[in-house]
Amino acid sequence: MALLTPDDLKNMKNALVRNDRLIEKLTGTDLKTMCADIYGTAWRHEKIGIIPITAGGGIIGRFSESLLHTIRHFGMEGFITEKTDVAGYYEAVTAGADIILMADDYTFAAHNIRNGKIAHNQICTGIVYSEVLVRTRDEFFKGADSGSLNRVLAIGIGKVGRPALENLIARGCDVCVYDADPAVLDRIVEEFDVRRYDPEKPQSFLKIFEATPCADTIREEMLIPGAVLSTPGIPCAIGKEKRVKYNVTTVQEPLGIGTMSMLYQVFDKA
Ligand code: NAI
Ligand code: PYL
Ligand code: MG
Repeated sequence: MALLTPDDLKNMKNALVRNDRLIEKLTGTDLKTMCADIYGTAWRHEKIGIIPITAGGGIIGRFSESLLHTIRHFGMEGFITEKTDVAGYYEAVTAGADIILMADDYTFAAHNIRNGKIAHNQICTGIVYSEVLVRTRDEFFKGADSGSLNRVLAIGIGKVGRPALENLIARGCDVCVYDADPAVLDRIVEEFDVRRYDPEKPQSFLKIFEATPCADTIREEMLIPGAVLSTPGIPCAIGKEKRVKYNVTTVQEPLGIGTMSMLYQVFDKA
């Protein structure tokens, strides 16, 4: 898995506020309300314990702090343990945490120790970013051909992209898929009722989902002017020049959006 760096998280506070506003502009509800609606759950003052984990590549500067910022930004209660790893787990539980957030190099999990629910960051990130596209109101695309409104191009069908693809299909979207790995692409078009994006016969889209660890994966010919790009991928899939030229609205943030999706997945039903 591509790991975050402290630099990726440098501007996350501003990015979270900007993206929350943008999600509201696109879908009509803010991130928190959208997550509650996706999972049919509600926050009931559960306390969230964040445990820094030293395994593998070790602690990532700003990681725990960004999680705490996200929780507090949305009015929830949480704390970072002083100790790390198993000692941190003991500290979190004895200090009254209801939900544990912790990540090593392979898995970032949210575990609700009261109801037993557990969430995985890659799955929840795919779901929430794909839902932004599903929920973007038709009125946002003024004068668009109605045939384009249900079509989505999904780029990068890995651990984040796959749950996103499953969600887009479940939500009735007509999905075209692209992955740089031909074996992945072959498997996906065989398994799902989706079309393969063929770079030799380019098509353009109003709605694009992207989850790759590469920059500049959005080619000009993929874009209908005024498109919405929802992308957890780091670094960003599109540069400023192309974004401006095609008036692309981009939802992208390094950690908080996916974390909110994880928390709402493990809260109790509303
Ligand atoms: P992954 O490695 O499981 O999947 C990436 C997929 O993209 C692979 O199938 C690969 O073949 C494909 N790919 C690579 N380069 C490509 C290119 N140039 N064009 C098309 N396809 C390409 O990775 P995973 O876990 O799905 O993560 C994807 C990205 O999302 C990473 O950058 C990761 O850091 C980021 N991420 C961001 C989060 C957030 O909250 N913003 C949360 C989780 C992951
Ligand atoms: C959750 C992110 C999104 C993209 N890549 C994932 C990643 O960077 N995972 C590693 C997280 C490690 C955290 C570290 C700490 O500070 O506790 N062990
Ligand atoms: Mg995120």
